[in-house]
Amino acid sequence: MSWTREDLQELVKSKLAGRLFIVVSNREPYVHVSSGDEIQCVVPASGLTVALDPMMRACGGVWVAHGSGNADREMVDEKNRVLVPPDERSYSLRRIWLTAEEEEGYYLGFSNEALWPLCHVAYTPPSFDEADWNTYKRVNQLFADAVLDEVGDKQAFVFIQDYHLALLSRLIKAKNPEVVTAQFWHIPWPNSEVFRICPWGEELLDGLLGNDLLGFHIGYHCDNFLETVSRTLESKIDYERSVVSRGGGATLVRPFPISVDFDRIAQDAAGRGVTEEMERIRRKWGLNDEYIGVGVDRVDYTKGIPHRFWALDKFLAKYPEYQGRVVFFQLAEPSRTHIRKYMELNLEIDDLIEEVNWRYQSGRWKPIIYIKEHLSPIAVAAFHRLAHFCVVSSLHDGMNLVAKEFVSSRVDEDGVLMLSRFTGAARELTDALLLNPYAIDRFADTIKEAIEMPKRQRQAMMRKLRQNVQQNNIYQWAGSIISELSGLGL
Ligand code: ADQ
Repeated sequence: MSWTREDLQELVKSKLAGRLFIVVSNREPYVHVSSGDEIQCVVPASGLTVALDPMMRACGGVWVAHGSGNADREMVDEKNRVLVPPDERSYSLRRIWLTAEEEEGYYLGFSNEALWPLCHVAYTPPSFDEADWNTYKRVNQLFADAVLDEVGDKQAFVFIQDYHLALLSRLIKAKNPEVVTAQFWHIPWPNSEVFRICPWGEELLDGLLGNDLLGFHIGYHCDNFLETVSRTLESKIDYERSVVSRGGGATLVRPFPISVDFDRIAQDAAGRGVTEEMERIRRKWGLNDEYIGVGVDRVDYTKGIPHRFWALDKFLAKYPEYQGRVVFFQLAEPSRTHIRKYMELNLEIDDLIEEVNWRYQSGRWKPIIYIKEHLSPIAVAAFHRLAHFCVVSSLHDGMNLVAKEFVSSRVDEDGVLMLSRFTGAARELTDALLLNPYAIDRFADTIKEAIEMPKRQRQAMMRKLRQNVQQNNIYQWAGSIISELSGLGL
């Protein structure tokens, strides 16, 4: 039996009994943007919010996050709160306002130019700037103040998300030690050799060890974290129980592989909206009986987007019989476009697509169709359903939810998932065609293997993948974290 939203609701009621439940993240789950006279409520493309929104819908409570939309201020009450989701109003979103300078130092600067590349080890060097670090500390304090205000004198459980808020639990507990905190780190944790270049490594580790529970996607990241702590800080580590003790407090470190709302995605994918969208896509792009490939990514240098085009290029050169018969749709969400590395990546991808298309295109056919915009979940599901194969070629990825979304939407039990070995997802989805994105020749052969795989084999693989994601869904993820916390004596 797989976990449902109702199971999670029951668990929350019984285990958290009367405690206020607060989620904190940088990114908000709903953004209000104005276009002309109208205000729209948009769901941003982010693995994190996609995963946590179903949990909050099930639990209720408060979600504290940075208000980033241009109409966000118009929607909140005097405590900067708004009820979301718009169709259900099941929890309250409390927005924090940041100045442009704060956003630059804390978000673009320290979080995304230092911590993101430091943890991914994707051969983009981190840059450490003292002013950014100071802003990061200041903004973590702003989040702590808002959380403490929400908590008041209630008993609360605070669930902190990600690398933007590494110092938060310590700051909260400095003022209110009664609050129970758990933190989930959504990106990889590197080994100590890599981490030791961070000039403020000790402070970051100490901040994270303010938590009662610290979660990573996979055991490998937990091991790296424990090793980093043992080499950096005064502490006692019980490897048997995976507990770090320091300064009177204890932190349990555990893997919790994040997932998606399998049933909801599957239901949508089987609906009329998706079927109609598939038809529309076929007509718009003049598709006949071509083999369709799909990639869905934020434009980020960790996702290995150029690598898949190099592999496609190699594949078409090596197996010319497929020229004219394969169309690869790359759906892309622009991301962190104010950071230079991301600007360069965007240009690199544009040039590469033009080059590969130029090399092979003939008549109305070209191998790569690049759709660089935010698409609705229905549109993404339609592409997933049209695809013969989906490519996830990350150079390093904490989990990668696209792989799980693809599998969830294949209600027809068909389609091949090509998955980088360097994603957390590859540890669970072992029935996918696993690949090394750096090994371009073999990657090209894997494209051929995916296209030529007999239907019966494709279906057998997809059935196993679907069972896996259905079983290990987002409610199971949230349920395991809450159960683990209650095991700590809450
Ligand atoms: P991300 O790096 O953001 O998340 P990922 O898990 O791949 O990565 O999720 C991306 C999400 O954005 C998916 O839901 C995808 O469908 C959506 N998306 C991408 N392009 C889109 C587009 N053009 N239009 C609409 N939607 C689009 C971080 C970590 C991951 C981890 C998650 C959750 O880097 O490793 O899986 O958090 O923990």
